[in-house]
Amino acid sequence: MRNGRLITRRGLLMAGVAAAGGLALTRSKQLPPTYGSLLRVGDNLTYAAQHALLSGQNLVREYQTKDISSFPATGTVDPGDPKNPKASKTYREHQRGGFADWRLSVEGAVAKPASFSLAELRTLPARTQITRHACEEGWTAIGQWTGVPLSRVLDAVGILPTARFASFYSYDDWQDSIDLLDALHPQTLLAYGMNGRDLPTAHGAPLRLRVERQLGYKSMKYLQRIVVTEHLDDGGAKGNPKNGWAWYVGI
Ligand SMILES: Nc1nc2c(c(=O)[nH]1)N[C@H]1C(S)=C(S)[C@@H](COP(=O)(O)O)O[C@H]1N2
Ligand SMILES: [Mo]
Repeated sequence: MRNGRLITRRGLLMAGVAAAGGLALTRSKQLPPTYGSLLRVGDNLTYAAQHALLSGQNLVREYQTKDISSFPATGTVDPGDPKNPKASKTYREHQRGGFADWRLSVEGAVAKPASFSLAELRTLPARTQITRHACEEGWTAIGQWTGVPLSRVLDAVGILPTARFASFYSYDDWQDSIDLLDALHPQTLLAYGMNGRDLPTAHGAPLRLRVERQLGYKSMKYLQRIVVTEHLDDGGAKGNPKNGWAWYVGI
């Protein structure tokens, strides 16, 4: 209002988004996909409202060691399970080799695509946080996560100014994505440790994502590959939106 201009609601939202890091998000008109479902319009309101209110990098609550609870493992608990004919042989081999030859590939709209071994990820500055995980099935649990902030890895490969999203691929064939506001959030981790130990198989070994401002299913386990994109890749038939799950599930 300094120069007497009216601030529109959209202007305010975009100003907030721009303040979050000078990203190409300012030009963003893209909202979560609705696939024509009226109910999904609510996702857009949640997304717009949360990004207006939380456009700073507000941290979610962190807990104390004494608050750590038991933590169920859900969904895939072993992508290399020899009893499962659809299991990933590649994952099984990495598991047998103690993940010594495992690498995380980071590519797409980046200046220097690269792949990182676990040892390399461990040399990057680490963060440990105790947070509450909320699963869409209705349970919550508190756990401690140690890993490298995703922003550090994205800095290392140099995201291009046109980049807007990060897509994730796992050994159990999941694909999902988050926008760069969440990707660059300080509590968004590539976690290799849980409760002071190496990440167990059931919880996503050797590396999982932690997206603390969204529901549990956005925190992908068994990471294989990250692709930075300029446009939202909804994962097609494999992705959440086409399977009835909201793309944005802020909490
Ligand atoms: N690759 C992969 N990631 C996943 C899942 C999965 O089945 N496969 N399940 C999701 C769901 S629904 C939740 S609640 C959490 C569960 O993490 P946990 O098994 O460590 O509790 O992981 C999420 N990430
Ligand atoms: Mo979940």
